[in-house]
Amino acid sequence: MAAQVPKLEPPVLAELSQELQRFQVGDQQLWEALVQDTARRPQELKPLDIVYLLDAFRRALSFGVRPAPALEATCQRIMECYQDFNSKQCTGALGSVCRLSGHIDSSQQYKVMHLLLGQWLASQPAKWETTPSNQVISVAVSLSGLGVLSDRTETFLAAASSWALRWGAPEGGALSAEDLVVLLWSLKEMTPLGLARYRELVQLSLVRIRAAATYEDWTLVRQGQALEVLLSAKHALVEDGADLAVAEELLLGIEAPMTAALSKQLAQAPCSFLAKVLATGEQGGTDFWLRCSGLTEAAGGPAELCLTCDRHFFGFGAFGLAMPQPVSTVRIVGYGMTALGKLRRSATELMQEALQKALQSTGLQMKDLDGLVAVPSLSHPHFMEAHFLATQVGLLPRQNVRVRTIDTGGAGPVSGLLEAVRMVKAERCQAVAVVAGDAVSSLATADFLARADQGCRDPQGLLPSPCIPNGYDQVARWQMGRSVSREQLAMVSVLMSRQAQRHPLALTKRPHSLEDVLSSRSIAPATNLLECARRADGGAAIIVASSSFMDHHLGHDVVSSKDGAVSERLGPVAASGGVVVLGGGEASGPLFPPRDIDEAMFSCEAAAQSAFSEAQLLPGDVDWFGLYDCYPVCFVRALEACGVAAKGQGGQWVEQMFKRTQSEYQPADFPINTHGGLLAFGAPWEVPAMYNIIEACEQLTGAAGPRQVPRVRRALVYGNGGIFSHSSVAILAKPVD
Ligand code: MLC
Repeated sequence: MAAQVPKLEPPVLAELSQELQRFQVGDQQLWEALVQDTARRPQELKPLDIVYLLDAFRRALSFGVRPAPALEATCQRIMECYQDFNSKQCTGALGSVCRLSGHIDSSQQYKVMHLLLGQWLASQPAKWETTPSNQVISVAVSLSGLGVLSDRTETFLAAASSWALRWGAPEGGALSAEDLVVLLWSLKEMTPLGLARYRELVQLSLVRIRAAATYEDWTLVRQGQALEVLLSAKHALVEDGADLAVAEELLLGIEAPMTAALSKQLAQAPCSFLAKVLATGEQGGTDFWLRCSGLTEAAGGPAELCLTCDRHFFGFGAFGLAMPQPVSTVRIVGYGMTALGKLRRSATELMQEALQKALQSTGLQMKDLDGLVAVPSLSHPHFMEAHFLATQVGLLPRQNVRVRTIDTGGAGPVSGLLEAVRMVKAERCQAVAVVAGDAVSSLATADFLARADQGCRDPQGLLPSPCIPNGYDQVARWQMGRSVSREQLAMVSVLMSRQAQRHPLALTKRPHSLEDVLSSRSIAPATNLLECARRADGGAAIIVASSSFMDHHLGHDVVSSKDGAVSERLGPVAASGGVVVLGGGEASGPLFPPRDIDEAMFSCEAAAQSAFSEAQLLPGDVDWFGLYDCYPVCFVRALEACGVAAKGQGGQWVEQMFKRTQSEYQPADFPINTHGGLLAFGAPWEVPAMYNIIEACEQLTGAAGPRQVPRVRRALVYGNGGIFSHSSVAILAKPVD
């Protein structure tokens, strides 16, 4: 039979592969002939053949077939002919391609998935009014197995959730309660923050699930998915008492049927499924295990289960997914800062004070740190700043302590935060401090300018002194020909001065008028004194640690509870469980503006996109922004790069905000730089992005007093170095456990 394979027409070949897998024929010679033949003449394959072959090869993996050459050739073929696929064929091929991780090269898999998804989206009617529900669910489940979120997946998520809201979830809609569980589960898998952004759909679905109440008829897998969905729904509905009660009720209701099903099928249940139950339970917190003791007993008890899971860590589970990673996030667990102003103290002293205060706020001691990141100072620079500081504070010499100096200019604190996250994740550090401090206000102006100019002067000396304001000024004038007016730039400074009024440490104590800014001393052709970062001395530090370290060493479950024994002596961040770092991104530009300025010199957009992609969020998901504003043009560009304003609309956005904040306004009206930014809070050289981080932490933990924006769940912080020379962006979130 194998010898006949090369003579078969592609449709027959595809049909044969289907029959073989359906009847579980494990004839290796025959399969090998099919693989080789498919790899030899992929150009003859039509969409339907591809769908059948991919499906057959995927299923044949379980009886030892090695289809890599055929898969590669088939994927190549899809790239040539994806436009010939109809909606149903796209769904089928997408399902197989997404489930073949590890058997197809990941970049090829991503490209093919991207093309098929694009084709599927393009073949839907405008409002998906006739899109079959099984296709929507199938695409959602397929995508949920992949960790990558692209623009197209985002488009799918947005469209699928509104489709479900309109056509699927309402009583009598296209989706059954079971379908809704699968759809919500898939949506949840694709967003690290679970179902929070689909609250309305969750509410509707809970009503439908409650009305159906047929857990007993569901498979164990479906029950497991329901369990996950309900736990995630609880987080999504945390501020909504009535719906939360429904989720609780449904959660309690699932215990008995699932316990029964687990007890009956325990022997057959794959270990990774049990592991998933365990991990889900962990997400639910310890009280979940106490409440669902029947379930844990049925599953063999968490401890025993852990052992089983360990052995089968890479097992392929009942959900068709690899084992989930243990639930642990990296968090900012505390911060500290000194006063700002002309302090007449050295940068090192300011760094030490900030570090001590940050440690105090977490209940940790110097000996608990095993990592330190520092950014260099301009006023008292040291060779290997972080090593110098670590030696000064007695952190070194000690075994297993890692320290690093990060020099990305004003982006340093955010780069440092991302480096600390990496140290916790990749180097297994338990607690890392990120420290910055400088005393540029105490420097005489001539000395300050000599040092600052030296850093950014172009070799031809085209940038006049002061180089930094002049460099930004060149960019501002270039931008003035595009999306911002001179007045709109000046309004940024007015806006920051208004914000600063609510922060007790801010240096600018009175709001400026537009006239104040426009008539202040000219520093460069389109830049006046009040549009320059406000020089200051000051230090600030944060502590970064893993959530498991918090749990084990700080007992964060204890301290974060309302009657926590030690919470009084901790800062708000540690006491509320820390602030989760969801994602980050960095990108670079030239050290000084090129002779011909164009878009290529800017890097904030790329950094923000990486951060959004890692956090799997969109600008609309962010409730508070800390945007670098050393000069107004930096702020305007950041508004556009981070998605607050549309491209080219930054200036107009500033003007609208200027008008809106002219009289009494609430923090929620302008949830950006609520502390006043570099222009009005204060700018000790490379420290200020740390103030963005600290303000974000205060906003996320409800500790911002009169500046508090209500219900801040996620915050974005941006640091900019040099003259648009480096961008670092991080996205932070309030923890949900
Ligand atoms: C200054 N003043 C301000 C202000 N800026 N007041 C309100 N808002 C502001 N934005 C006040 C000062 O506190 C001081 O008040 C007075 O104005 C004069 O300021 P000065 O700094 O003492 O003046 P001078 O010595 O003449 O220097 C002017 C200057 C300098 C523009 C050359 O201030 C300067 O270079 N500033 C920018 C600093 C900078 O570029 N930082 C880096 C940003 S780039 P009083 O009451 O004390 O007289 C970046 C990226 C990176 O952040 O990588 O670093």
